Order: sequence, then structure tokens, then C-alpha cells
Amino acid sequence: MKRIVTIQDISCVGKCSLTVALPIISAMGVETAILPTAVLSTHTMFQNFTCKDLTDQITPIANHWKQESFTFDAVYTGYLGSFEQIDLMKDFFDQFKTESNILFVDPAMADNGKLYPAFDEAFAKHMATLCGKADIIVPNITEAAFMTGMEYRSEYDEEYVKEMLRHLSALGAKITLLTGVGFTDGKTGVMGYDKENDEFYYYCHDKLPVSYHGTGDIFSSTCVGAMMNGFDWKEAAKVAADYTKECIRLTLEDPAKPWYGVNFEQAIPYLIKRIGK
Ligand code: PXL
Repeated sequence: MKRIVTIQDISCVGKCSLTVALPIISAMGVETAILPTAVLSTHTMFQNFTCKDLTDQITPIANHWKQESFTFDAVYTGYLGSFEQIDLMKDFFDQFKTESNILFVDPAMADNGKLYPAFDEAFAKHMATLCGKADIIVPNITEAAFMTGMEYRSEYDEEYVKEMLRHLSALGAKITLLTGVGFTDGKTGVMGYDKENDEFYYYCHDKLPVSYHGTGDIFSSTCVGAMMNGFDWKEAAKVAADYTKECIRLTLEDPAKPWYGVNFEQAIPYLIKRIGK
């Protein structure tokens, strides 16, 4: 069985970060170790959330894992809370990179043209340096704009997205996947760029008329899980986009839907079927 480690916060209520990564990747038949960076009562879109920072646990945990000679087929980082945590992730990558594993960075920090409440532009630039050490990165257009210094646009053409992908891949990653990319009304999708082969890939599907928190984490978790199941980056991106859409579709069907996250749980059978398990 493949084993990955995912490093992000636990938002106890909110259906994001570790509370989606762990169930989704495990359901895809992949052992999922976790390194929690903080415990929050909810994600930061709620008011008055509590937060216990766990930065001081990262190095001792990593050292213990080294002593135990654990290796990981992928290291997947998501939401990180501080400059220091970003620097610790760089050390973690240096310690746990192998010849064949994947360093996967989701620079979860912004959406819809705005940084999340805890962050500023300097943080985004620092996150860009972690992206530079990754094999694959999966920003949305807002995160990409903050990391590259390009203007954020809510309407754009293919040239804008391709330029953004080229700037992002100049940071260092082999594969760059930009999420939430739609060129026509009613469509959204993902555009990727493989730097080594100078190859672009675009996949889109119908856009459901809503926006939910946590969908970026669902996309990333599924993408990592699919790659661990032998899908190449393009097929993995497609599976991840389709599953994310299915989660949103199921959410919309529920009259009692929460505002803070999507119904990824009842879409898991769809995912398992989709990856042929
Ligand atoms: O995936 C987004 C995310 C993860 N973790 C925390 C968040 C958010 C988004 O707001 O606040 C703590």
C-alpha cells in the first residue's frame, strides 16, 4: 500500500484541511499519515475561532519519523499558518524527499481575489518559495496572482492563464495545476502545465452556481490520492475536478446543507467507482 503524509491544520468543524484529506485519501486505498500544524475550533471563515498552534511539534515528530525510517510516497502540504511553518516544511522536504516520491504543495491561502483573514502579501511571497521546492503545485488563480505578482482578474483569456502558468512554473515545480479556470459562462476547470515537456492541459466541466469553502482541499486530496493510484497528473486532475463537482452537486441537493463545507462524504462511493476500486 502507498503511504503519504499530509501536513495541514485540523479545523475541528468546517470540512477542510485534515478533516477532508484524511478520509478522502484513506478511502482511495492509501495510508494517510498526518502532521497537524494547529488545532482550530473551526476554519477561519467563522468568527471567534480558537487556535492552538502546534509549530513546536513539527521538528520532534519529523525527527522521530526519521529514527523509525518512515518514508512517504507523497508529502502533501496544505494550509500553513506562519512563515516559520513554511520554513519547517522546506526542512521537512529536504529530510523526506526520495528519488521517486512526490512533493505536493497546495498553497491554500486565498480565493475570489482575496487572501484569507490570517495572511498578507508577504506571506504569499514566502509560500511561493515553498512552491519552488515542490514537484507539483495546485494554486487557484487568486493564490497564483499573489505569488507571481500578476494582476488578479475574474475574467481572462487563455493567454492570461498560460502566462500565469509559466510564471508559476518558473518558481520551480515540474507540474503546475491552476484550479478554478473557466473561459466561458457556465464552465470551470483546471489548466495544467508540464514544464519539462512544455505541455499544457485543460479540462473543464459545467460550473455549478455556488462557491464553497474546502473545495480546494478536496481537489488537492483527490489529486494526490489518484496519483498514488497510478493516474498521471492529467488524469488525476480530471478525477479531482469531477469529484469536487460531484460533492458540490450533492450539497446543493440537501435542503439542510451547511454553508461552511461540501458533502464530500456521500460522494465517496462515486470517487471509488471513478478510480476503479
Ligand atoms: O482550505 C482552506 C482552509 C484550511 N484551513 C483553515 C482555513 C481554510 C480556509 O479558510 O481557514 C484553518
